[in-house]
Amino acid sequence: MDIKLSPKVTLYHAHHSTCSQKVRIALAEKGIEFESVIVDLANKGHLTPEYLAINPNGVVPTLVHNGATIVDSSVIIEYLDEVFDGPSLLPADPVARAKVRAWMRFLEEVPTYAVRVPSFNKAFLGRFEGMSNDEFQESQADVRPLRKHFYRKMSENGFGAEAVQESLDQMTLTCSRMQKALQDGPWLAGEDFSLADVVAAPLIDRMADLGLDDIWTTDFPLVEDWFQRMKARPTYDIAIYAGARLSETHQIRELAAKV
Ligand SMILES: N[C@@H](CCC(=O)N[C@@H](CS)C(=O)NCC(=O)O)C(=O)O
Repeated sequence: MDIKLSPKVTLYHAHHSTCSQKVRIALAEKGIEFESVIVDLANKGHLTPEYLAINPNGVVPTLVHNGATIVDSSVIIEYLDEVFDGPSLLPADPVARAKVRAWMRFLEEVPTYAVRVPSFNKAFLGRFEGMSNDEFQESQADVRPLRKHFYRKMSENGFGAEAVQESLDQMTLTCSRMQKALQDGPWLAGEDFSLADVVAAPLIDRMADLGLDDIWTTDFPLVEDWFQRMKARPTYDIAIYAGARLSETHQIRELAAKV
């Protein structure tokens, strides 16, 4: 493989963002030093013309390497694995590699989406306090290039009962899939730690932080064992550091919103 070592890596990210945490785990696992630029999501730092010029989706994270801009957390972590030296986070065998990528797609499609619902209902609603629905739609939904429709599915009071239930079902499905895979563990794709674990970790961490760990503690104990193994890795606290969890900076409320 062509290794292009470069001293110049900049990550635009947010402390709490699970997608940013994924990239920070991969950077730590690969031992890559980077310049950190914090984007203030609460104050719409990701919606400024300067930021939209590097990431037109108006989301974090964004990686800039040697002047090249790479967007989307899963694309970024594969890029880092391809370009930088350090332990490989994708297996060499194409079938095993496909298995890791299938995990990545599943984790993006199902729990990445699902955890946003409790994140809003339990932690972020404070941002919208005192807003009318019109104000909420105008100041929160309409301004977002990619997330407009997602924001339109909620109100200033968060997501309703149906969306909450869907999200709980999807998080439960995720943990049940993980439990099954971990029977051939210790890692999600088997013997070796991989990008599948990197993607899953911030999502499980977020669920635990929001007090939703009862989704797996009784029915899917291998998920808890895996989570403990994950947290014991020396890179974990580097990536998900003090202040990076919502419960440290936000009031955690009830899951059901009054819509
Ligand atoms: N597919 C993108 C999604 C990134 C994403 O949704 N980031 C969230 C934080 S985890 C964000 O920037 N949200 C901004 C918003 O809701 O306006 C990726 O994986 O990088």
